[in-house]
Amino acid sequence: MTMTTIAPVQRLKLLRELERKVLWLSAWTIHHANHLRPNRDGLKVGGHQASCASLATVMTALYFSVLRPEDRIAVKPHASPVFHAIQYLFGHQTQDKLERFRALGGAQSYPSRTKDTDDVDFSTGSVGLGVAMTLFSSLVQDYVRLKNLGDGTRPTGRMVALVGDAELDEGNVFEALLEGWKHDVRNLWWVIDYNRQSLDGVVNDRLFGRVAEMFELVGWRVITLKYGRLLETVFAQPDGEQLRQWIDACPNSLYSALVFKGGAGWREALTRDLNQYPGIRQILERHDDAALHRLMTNLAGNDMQAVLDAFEGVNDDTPTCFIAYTIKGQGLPFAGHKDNHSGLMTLDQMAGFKKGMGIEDGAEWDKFAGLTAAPAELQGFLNTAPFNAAGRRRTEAPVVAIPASLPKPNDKKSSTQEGFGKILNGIAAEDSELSRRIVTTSPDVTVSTNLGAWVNRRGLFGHTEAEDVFRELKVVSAQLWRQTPKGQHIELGIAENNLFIQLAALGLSHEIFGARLLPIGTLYDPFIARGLDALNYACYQDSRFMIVATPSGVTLAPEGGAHQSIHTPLIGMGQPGLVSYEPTYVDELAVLMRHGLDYMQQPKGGSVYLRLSTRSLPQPERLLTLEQQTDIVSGGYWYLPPEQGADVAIVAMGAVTPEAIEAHASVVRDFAGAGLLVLTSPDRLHTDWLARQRSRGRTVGLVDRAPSPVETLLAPLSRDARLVTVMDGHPLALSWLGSVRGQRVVPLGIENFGQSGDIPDLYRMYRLDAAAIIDAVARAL
Ligand SMILES: Cc1ncc(C[n+]2csc(CCOP(=O)(O)OP(=O)(O)O)c2C)c(N)n1
Ligand SMILES: [Mg+2]
Repeated sequence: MTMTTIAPVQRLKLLRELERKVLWLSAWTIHHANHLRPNRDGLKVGGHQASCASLATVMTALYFSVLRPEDRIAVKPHASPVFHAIQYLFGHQTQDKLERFRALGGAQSYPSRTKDTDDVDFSTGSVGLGVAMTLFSSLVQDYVRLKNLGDGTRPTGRMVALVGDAELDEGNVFEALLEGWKHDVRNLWWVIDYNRQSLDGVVNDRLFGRVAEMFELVGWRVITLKYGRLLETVFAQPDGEQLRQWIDACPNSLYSALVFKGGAGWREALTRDLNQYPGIRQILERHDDAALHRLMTNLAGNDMQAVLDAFEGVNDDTPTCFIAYTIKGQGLPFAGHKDNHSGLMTLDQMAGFKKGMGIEDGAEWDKFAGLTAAPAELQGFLNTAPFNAAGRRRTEAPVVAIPASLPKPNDKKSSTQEGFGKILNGIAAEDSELSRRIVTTSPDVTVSTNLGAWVNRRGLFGHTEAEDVFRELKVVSAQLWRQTPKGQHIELGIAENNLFIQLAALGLSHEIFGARLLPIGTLYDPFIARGLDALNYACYQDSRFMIVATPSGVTLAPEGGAHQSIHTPLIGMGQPGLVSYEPTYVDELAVLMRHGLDYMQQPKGGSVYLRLSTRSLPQPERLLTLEQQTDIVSGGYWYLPPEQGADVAIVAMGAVTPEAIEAHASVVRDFAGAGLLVLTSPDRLHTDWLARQRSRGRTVGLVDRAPSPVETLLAPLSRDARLVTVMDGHPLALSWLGSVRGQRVVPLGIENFGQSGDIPDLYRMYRLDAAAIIDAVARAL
């Protein structure tokens, strides 16, 4: 690493120059996209000049001086242009992509790991999630370090979130805070851009009065960056204390409005409220309107020296919250205005701003135009930024080889949930790379989703050792709850949002910390909805993990409506980056888990969702051939093959398959050739079907006429065969099958919220029983 030492005064000067440049480039990037690029559809392009401005100082200080290669950062979504401007100055972002900000292939609206090319550490966009991501990534960093899973060369980094103040309205931030506290999270910096404004207006004063206390309550250090150097100097003068008290007591909305009004506004307000103090009168006399405005808006979060002092004052790993007082739109014409969130400078305003920045026409993208320091000096400073000392930031880790088959239980009767527990237990018993790389996590449903055996063998993860007190006191329990740094299960409290962000962080470990992990998270299927945005966020970042959701559907029977999941199969189909499976039998599950653990690691792979059941089914006595295994992975197989040209087939998936088998036995008496198709993944079948159709439409020359798996499956049936589909979930997940070859479908499934009851009652009531299937066949024909 080439580190030239630079005198503090000189560094401060250069950083202030770069701060101006970053502010300019972020505003110009947005302006260019909105005003200078041809607009073909009449839609607003947008961008947030004011949100960028409030963070310009903090981000300049961090990226150009404070951050180290091992640190990882989540940037508040609306400061994306600031991030791209910084990367542009570093030479990691192109002018072309800045010119195409928010256009296809250009710099993204919100920092994106997968779409941007300039080394985004964590995607952001849905507020609150990126914040929590840093916390859970810090846990992953410790997990990897304490077990020596990386290459051992990486220093411990700080996980940094640049947080909008209104992001703290999102409950998931506090869910994460509590979880982090339980796990003794370290090396975490959250910098709150306290500009006192959100999207619609000014944020409530009452809330922020409590924020520092909330952080302190969970063991964080809170550093408030309130007043800048100018104001602090004036506070130290006679009657200066009166001014401090006045600003301290100033409601957010009044302060913001005065920021917008400027010098004359401040003078009027201060004269009205503080004119009795001679010291204040002197201050007012000594400052003209412009200087008074500069003074009154000199908040520490926009004061480079104050920001550097705050960051550089922290030298331990205590999680730290910096509350940085800033001004939304600082340095821009609409600073402080409550409506400035999506406000864009007009052409005239931009012309004035540009002039003030000293930028000539045509020099808008010039890296150093309008700055007073010599370009060579600025470039030299950029070249030696510690942030880049280790090169590009994305790490790699070798793929963990998955054996050809996983240890499979041989129970005559079993549920897929039980099978899942046993398969994992079998892996846990092995001493293998696979067993070392798996990490499980669950939001307080570890035992009830059958992870218990795995945890008994592999232990709970924690920074420190903690014995199982019940075991020590010889209280009998099936569950060994011992915590060590070697443990491979991260036990979470009941917050599904945390589960998915924890999985997001674990599933990026190979790219962020250079250590491959194979994360498996379990939860009850209906509660996927509770963490859905976080799941989407995880997939958007191309994180790789397996979710095992059980119990599912109405089949959990007596537990009733609140725990029944109906539309989760549609979520599985609709969520990009996630392939979903619903196996019926344990041997299918073993094949799918094996496939999933491998698929999670493939460049073109993704995450995996297994929807399991607690219903114990008689297991078929069979040894799956390689071909059958391929079919199971592709999405389905003929359990009872139809005769060529058959006019009817039953299509079943998951827990209701025994009813389909029973119905089939009756149907073949009338329709000798009827078949029974068992699906494992309508998601895979549908995706491959569409992809094959698209490729046919597109290919010139060599046309790929090979059928997709679902076309192959349905091929033996007659052209106008009838399909009766049945599953414990929304029937829409299977009803599309009719479009494949134009065969009519009668779909059975669940559309309504449940009742509690036993399986016979519920299947009868929801028309999932054999009688309903037989009836549907009769209707279809
Ligand atoms: C989950 C979610 N809900 C709503 C939005 C829309 N939104 C974007 S920014 C914003 C307000 C942000 O305010 P703050 O965090 O204070 O950022 P500032 O722009 O003031 O820096 C909202 C509501 C979003 N991005 N994500
Ligand atoms: Mg704000």
